[in-house]
Amino acid sequence: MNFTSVKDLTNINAWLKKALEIKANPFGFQEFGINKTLGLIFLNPSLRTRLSTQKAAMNLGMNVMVMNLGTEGWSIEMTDGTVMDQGSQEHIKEAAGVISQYCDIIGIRTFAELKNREEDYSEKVLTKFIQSAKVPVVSLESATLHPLQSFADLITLEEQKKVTHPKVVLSWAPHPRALPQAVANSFVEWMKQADVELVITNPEGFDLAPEFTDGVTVLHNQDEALAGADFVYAKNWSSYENYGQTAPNLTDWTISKPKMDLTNNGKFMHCLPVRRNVVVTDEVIDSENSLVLEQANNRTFAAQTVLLKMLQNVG
Ligand code: AN0
Ligand code: CP
Repeated sequence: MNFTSVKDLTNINAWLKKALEIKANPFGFQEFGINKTLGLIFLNPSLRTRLSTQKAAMNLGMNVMVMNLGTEGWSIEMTDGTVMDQGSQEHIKEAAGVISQYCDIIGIRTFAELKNREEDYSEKVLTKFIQSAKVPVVSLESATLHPLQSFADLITLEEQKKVTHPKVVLSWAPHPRALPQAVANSFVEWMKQADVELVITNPEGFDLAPEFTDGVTVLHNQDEALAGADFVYAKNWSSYENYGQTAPNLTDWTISKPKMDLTNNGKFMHCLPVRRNVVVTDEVIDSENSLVLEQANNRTFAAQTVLLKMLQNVG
């Protein structure tokens, strides 16, 4: 099996239960991981994904190899049939084939380039890598999805919720650079399968792809969306409609104390890394309602659950 989306799960509640079981007993499943090797390949920077997935593998008794292919490897050709007489030095076919011989499971991180929407949404790099890999592949964030993050967010919500059907608001927030829609898309995809009332709020021109927002309430008035929220999940994303466009000047979308005062004593969530006083004010992220460290901690148990399922090869 590969793990690239919530669609790879047969039963989200069973996976959630397993994750909580693993969190309570992180070293209890080593018989599956011993003498197995995980390779982690990064084409982009990472702090949490890199360390939490490594920790997850170590908790399972696995060996881990990490490579920052984007900065330390040969420059990789992603397109088939290219005459490689320019910058690229090695084709993804050979790279994936070679790494597969050293590893039992491979994780790979690839970001959207935010230049060509069709190319990003076809998951060109991840798909090419999976086609050429000979072992199971786990996405460490792809061009359009970040399933390990969303799984950790689901665990965090389950642990923190005070009502059975909490109101969860995904709010766009400003950012100076163009960021992918991956974290937001993925959060929506997972929340649609969870027992929550999901509301998305973003400025006009920043609606996510219809394949994700289909059936979800989308409000362009942030204050209206935040009213009564139990959880506020902040994230910047660049425009899907005007692909890659940003709006850093919309500073009234920053999550601040007056915004949180509109909620039901709501908890603040963000996947990190976060730009303080741009996406969220110090006052909110430093408050006792901030869950950002709990989310990052749960990355380990999300990854451990996924790796264990892959090692056991069960859905
Ligand atoms: C990335 C993003 O928005 O996809 C990674 C988040 C996990 N964020 C940045 O590049 C700041
Ligand atoms: N949240 C997250 O994936 O962080 P990193 O980019 O640091 O891995």
